[in-house]
Amino acid sequence: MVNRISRPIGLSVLFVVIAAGTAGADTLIANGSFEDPLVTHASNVELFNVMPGWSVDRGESIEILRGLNRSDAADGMQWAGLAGQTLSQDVRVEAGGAYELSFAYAPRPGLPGGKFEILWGGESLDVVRADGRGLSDIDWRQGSCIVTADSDTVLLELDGLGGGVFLDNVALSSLARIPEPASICLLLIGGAALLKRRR
Ligand SMILES: [Ca+2]
Repeated sequence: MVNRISRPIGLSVLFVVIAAGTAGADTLIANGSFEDPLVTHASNVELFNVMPGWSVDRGESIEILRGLNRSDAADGMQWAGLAGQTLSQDVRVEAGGAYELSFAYAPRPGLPGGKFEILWGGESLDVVRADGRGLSDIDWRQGSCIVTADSDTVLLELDGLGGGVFLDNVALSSLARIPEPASICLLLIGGAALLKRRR
């Protein structure tokens, strides 16, 4: 499990990764659950280079997997298999607003070295690591970042750094106010909440 503090990047960021959880249904992310396009192949896995809501960068295709049971996905029936690609989308927000970016992720079972970087407005929020060695089943985890917007459109990028990571239920919800003080990072480790001030 990954628990680390984002470095200050000029945007207000809190980074939290916990073992389980659910994202809110109200989201500003299009197709964040990767339910579209529908996987119809008998193998329950298909590659797509065009996907509603998302751009797949580097001219590559993205693997979409469909579960046999609803419990296989973190949300719905399908999820994305990220390897070396970057998934991105322009998100319509309000300049000056605060948002919670949440996502479910899982190591690809059996594969080492899974990791991906989250970028918000071109700035790195963090690199999430998910090592699948020793796993035979999908082990969904939940992460979230508190971000602020300095323009009405912000580019969200999920940059696969290899190894293989499953993603699902990427969601962005508006917060009533910007958390104060914004220089505090929150980590949840084994159910214990820790607050640590950034330098
Ligand atoms: Ca899904």
